[in-house]
Amino acid sequence: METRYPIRAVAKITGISLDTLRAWERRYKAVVPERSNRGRQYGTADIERLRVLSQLVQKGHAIGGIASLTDAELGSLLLEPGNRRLPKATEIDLVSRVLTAIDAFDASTAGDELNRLAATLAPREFVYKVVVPLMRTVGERWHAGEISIAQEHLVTQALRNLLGSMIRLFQSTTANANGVPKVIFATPSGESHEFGILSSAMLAAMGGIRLVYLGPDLPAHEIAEAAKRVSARAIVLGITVANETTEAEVRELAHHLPEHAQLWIGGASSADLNVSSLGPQAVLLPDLQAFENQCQMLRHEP
Ligand code: B12
Repeated sequence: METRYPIRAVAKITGISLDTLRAWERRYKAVVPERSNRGRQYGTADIERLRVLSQLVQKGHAIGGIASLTDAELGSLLLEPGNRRLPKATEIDLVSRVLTAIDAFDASTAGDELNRLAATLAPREFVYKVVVPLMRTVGERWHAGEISIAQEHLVTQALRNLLGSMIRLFQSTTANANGVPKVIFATPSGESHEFGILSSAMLAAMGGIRLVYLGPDLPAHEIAEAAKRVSARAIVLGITVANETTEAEVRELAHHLPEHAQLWIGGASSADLNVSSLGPQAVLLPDLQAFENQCQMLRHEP
């Protein structure tokens, strides 16, 4: 069953206020959510539609003039020159404000800038357009010796907190649903690059998966044990730097996988592992989109 979201969650996700949401529905029938004894229940298509409407209104369109358009018409309108969502230059500009704050060791401004971006963009876009480019830039500057370990930790922590709270928001709507598959997220011992699994975890939460987020640098036996304890349907491993240690850990994990669990492996160096030799439960995920597809399939498995 598709995940449904209450109006408060929709207001947080889309950044549209509760009053505006109610007015758009009452006056213009911008979306027609299902009703239950717990109030309005929105599906992901409703949320996406509201997000597009909100962007068009920000570009100067009157809600009365666009609320009755079909989803396809709204999509085309958004793609018209002058209506495109945040241009890339603006995104870079916004990410650069986070970077300037980090240069000044100003954790609170970095956090505020990130919160602002998270409120402006849809969560999926936030992952693809902010988290991924920001972490690449921060990491590159750390590797080039331009920022310190402390500064890298500062932005890592700010992003982890923010993503964590966004994940909790999505989880609260699926927490009590029966039959929602549980998926574990970790990186093996020796692998500290965390942003691939953090980004995937967020995409999974939006896709109606229940998360058990273990984080980076975990021994294989711990991951296998956790998968048994929670009856996980899949374990997601991020491999950015494949070396002998990580390979041995992945092999051990594949060997001790619970029967009911698949092993999904993604990340820049995941293709260096010989995934087909890890057994039929192991799946190589070439990118985040492939991961999102796997989540969809898992959700719809009988
Ligand atoms: C950020 C970063 C760090 C940060 C990590 C912070 C953190 N908390 O995660 C810090 C500064 C700590 C770090 C440390 C190190 N790093 Co580093 N790091 C990077 C950097 C710049 C970006 C990686 C990143 O997080 N990107 C953001 C993510 C979201 O994007 P991505 O990695 O490109 O992943 C994409 C896909 O692969 C996919 N994906 C990624 N993971 C996953 C997981 C799943 C499940 C799925 C489905 C998809 C997926 O999604 C992303 C979007 O398309 C890269 C260089 C680069 N530009 O890629 C080097 C890089 C990965 N690091 C490297 C190295 C060598 C190290 C160190 C060993 C350096 C050292 N000498 O100490 C250390 C320690 C690492 C360790 N022991 O694990 C090398 C790896 C070379 C190699 N392949 O062997 C790189 C490539 C830099 C380089 N050019 O040399 N690093």
